[in-house]
Amino acid sequence: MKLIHKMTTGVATAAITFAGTLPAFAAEKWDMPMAYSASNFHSVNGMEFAKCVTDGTKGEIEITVHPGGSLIAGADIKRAIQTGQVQLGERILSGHQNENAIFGFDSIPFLAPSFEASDKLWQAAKPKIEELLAEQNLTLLYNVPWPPQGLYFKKDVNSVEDMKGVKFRSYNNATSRLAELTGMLPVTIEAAELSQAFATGVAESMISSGATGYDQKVWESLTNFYEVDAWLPRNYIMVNNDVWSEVSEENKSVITGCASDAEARGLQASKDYTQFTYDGLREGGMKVEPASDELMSGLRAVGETMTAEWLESAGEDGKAIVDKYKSMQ
Ligand code: PCA
Repeated sequence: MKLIHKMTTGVATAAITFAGTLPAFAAEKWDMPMAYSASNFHSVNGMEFAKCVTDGTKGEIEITVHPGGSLIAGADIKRAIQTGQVQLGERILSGHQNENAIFGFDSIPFLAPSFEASDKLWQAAKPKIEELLAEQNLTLLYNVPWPPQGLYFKKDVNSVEDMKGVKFRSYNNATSRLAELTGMLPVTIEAAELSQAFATGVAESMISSGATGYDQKVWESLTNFYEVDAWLPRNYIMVNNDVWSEVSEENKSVITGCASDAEARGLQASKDYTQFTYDGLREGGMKVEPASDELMSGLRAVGETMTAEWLESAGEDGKAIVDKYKSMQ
């Protein structure tokens, strides 16, 4: 309709006739790749967000979600958004710690091991993360934490000693480093490929949430889950800045409204999913229990090393985030 205002009366008449046979606007189609299975709570939440935007903009922006890495594999999603190959998408930002150590702030062992602590840590990190994303042509729409991370094995593990030589699936720098420091053998595998990796023996353990073990039915290959509550990593829904700057103010406010609803809904789903998926793992036949004191103290020592390493590589900005977080306690 905007176009018609600019036209002379004569042309406008023709345009109105034309408009009568076509939709009054050109619907924009946005693709939203997500890395995790369609049934995962992040993906379900993302689909609701997409619907909220499509409905709220009256179809002016129509978002299609592609879960399970079906359009773009997890590791490539961030770059695809930055370069405009897709308009928006979801990525676990700690998977890009090698671009900037700050991106790993949410995967520091035992720094913020509960939903409450993780929320404070996020508040402390948010301005810096948004600034770094802006430098990469990205705007954060919302983010949602995964449930607390615990350890999966196919045997009883009571100490760090028991972890030696085990093939360990990693999903970011912190998980690879955890494997190295405990004498395990890290191999990076996308969540969507997990059931196959465990079934074929490419990996035989991992650190992850109950949610991912449940989604991937890991009880078909693994036997033990230890509640370690190491950290709560976050998934980020980001939009390309060139795309974002073209969105009308009205539609921007629809999208940010949908995003803030999705953030609250996702957080609640993550909380609810924690116990639900522990029960599901048990029903699948796994032993689900807290880690032994011996295992925990070994892991805490590894955590201290990793914290020191992270602070070293994240410099002043990293220290400022941790200090701000600690001042919120
Ligand atoms: N699930 C994802 C990341 C963290 C989590 O709980 C995964 O295992 O890939």
